[in-house]
Amino acid sequence: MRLSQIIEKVLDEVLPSEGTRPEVISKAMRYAVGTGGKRVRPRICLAAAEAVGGTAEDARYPAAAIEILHNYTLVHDDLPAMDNDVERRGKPTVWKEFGEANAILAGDALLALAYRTAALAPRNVPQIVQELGEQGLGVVRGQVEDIEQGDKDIEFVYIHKTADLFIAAAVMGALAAGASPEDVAKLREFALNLGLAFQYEDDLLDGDSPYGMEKTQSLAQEATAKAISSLDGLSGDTTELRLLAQSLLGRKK
Ligand code: GRG
Repeated sequence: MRLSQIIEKVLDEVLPSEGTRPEVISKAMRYAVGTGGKRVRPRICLAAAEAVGGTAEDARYPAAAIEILHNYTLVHDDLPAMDNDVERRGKPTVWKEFGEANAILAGDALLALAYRTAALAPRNVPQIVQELGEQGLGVVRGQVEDIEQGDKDIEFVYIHKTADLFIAAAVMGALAAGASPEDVAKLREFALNLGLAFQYEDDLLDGDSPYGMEKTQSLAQEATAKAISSLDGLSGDTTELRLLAQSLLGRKK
């Protein structure tokens, strides 16, 4: 099965069916995760399992967990108390569609579901759950610095708001496939740089970067090259991770 099919199948398996009580929350959870996201983090997770000699199937539950957690962050980030966004992926945001209280609760439910799903990994469950928690805490640190007024440390914000979940994805996928500590360390480095490259590309797409466009372009290229070189010496098949890194550079959306 292709990586994208594995991702959609496992998400469908673990998300509550729309009829599950309370229906409004089950619907909002499915709406939030829905279609339209690029699924970058679960692809990293599955491909990381292959890169350490395992199979994508080994990492299916951590892959679902990271996508669910990522979508949770977006639901809460869109709330009036944070970014106050009314549209995401061309559709009304969860709070616009289901109301603010339901969006908060659907987000809470997605967060709980992410941990429940990560715990279904076939091996190394304590380390996998710990990694998800560690990087989730990192996202909060990045978000808080980002919404604070005044000068901010942009690299700190990019590392924590964006790269931390890339790191969790890669490390959880590797652990689910029984990776060696050396391979986990290489993937951590890969994901940190890929996350930074992803954020620089996002800025280029938005036409707005604190570093200026020219510098941002070279930062994105350097970070992508660094990410790809971290894959050297891994014990498994790194094809998917290399393809993914290359496809994110200069992406259109
Ligand atoms: C994780 C416990 C915990 C709390 C989160 C709300 C919050 C606290 C943080 C918000 C963080 C945030 C919104 C980061 C944005 C990161 C980012 C690059 C989002 C866009 O990712 P894409 O382009 O989105 O992969 P798609 O739509 O493709 O899924």
